[in-house]
Amino acid sequence: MNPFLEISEDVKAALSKGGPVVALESTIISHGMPYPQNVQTALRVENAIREEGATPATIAVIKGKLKAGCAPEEIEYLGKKGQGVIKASRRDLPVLVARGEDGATTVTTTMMIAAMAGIQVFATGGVGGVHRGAETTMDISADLEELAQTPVMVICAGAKSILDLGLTLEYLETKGVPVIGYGTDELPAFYTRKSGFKVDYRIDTPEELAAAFSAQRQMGLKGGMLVTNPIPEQYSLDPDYINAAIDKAIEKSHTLGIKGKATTPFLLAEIKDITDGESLASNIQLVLSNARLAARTAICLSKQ
Ligand code: PSU
Ligand code: MN
Repeated sequence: MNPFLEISEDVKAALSKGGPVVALESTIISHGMPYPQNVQTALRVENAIREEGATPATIAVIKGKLKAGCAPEEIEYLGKKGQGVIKASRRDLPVLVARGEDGATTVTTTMMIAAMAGIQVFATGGVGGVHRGAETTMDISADLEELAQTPVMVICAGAKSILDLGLTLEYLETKGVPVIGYGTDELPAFYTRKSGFKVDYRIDTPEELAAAFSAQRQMGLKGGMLVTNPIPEQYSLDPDYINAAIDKAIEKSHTLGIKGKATTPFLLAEIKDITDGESLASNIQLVLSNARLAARTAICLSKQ
């Protein structure tokens, strides 16, 4: 048994009877939204999962422990500390854990800890990918490598066009990661339901998502699956409006010379500022929608 892994009592109870559990990330709490909306949203998302009949497991690193399931006080702690919590990707875990520090888990580390705990389904907002200009910067999110090696289904609203969506899809194809559109043939771009890029497969029901994931496991294939669920129509933003904000944010990041792991949080914060409250409201709604779909899919998987 991994001496650093701490599974909360309710998550442990659900897993021990093969019940449905949905993992949630904590970078979205500490770095993705302002306090107190971050904490309110995290708790609301957990409740949405419970309402569907599944158990939420918010994942984080707290004082060197890999937490699968955070108590409300721990979520409050991560939300209040905000940017003061280190954004933890795969390479950060050894030092953070050895030092007993805190870490906000990205898609990468949330998948890792979910897999260690035996959780198969994970809901979030957006995933990382190949950044625009990656042909010279080589800035490619570790999320894509994790999807290629860790057996967790990630349900997201696609990726923001801060990334090169075409190159992101190419990379996932090379790595053998299935990219599914939920009720759509097109890759959604987080704030918008369309991006102009096609996904590999369209799936319309949680039952079929569970069947595909289950087949992947039964064949002994490594890696996970990326399910892209378009933002509910009524909360989607005008593409010209949001793309102008994204272009402006990228330009500013170049002017300021932002690089490395600071790039994504910088761009996300800029977009939030430029679009004010509007993008935050959409962000909250798409996470809720992904959490509900994840809960329904986890329920189907638990019946197999
Ligand atoms: N929201 C997004 N895109 C993201 C993130 C949030 O629309 O990428 C967060 C997630 O936690 C994701 C991380 O795993 O940022 C990716 O960071 P990087 O690009 O540095 O790998
Ligand atoms: Mn990067």
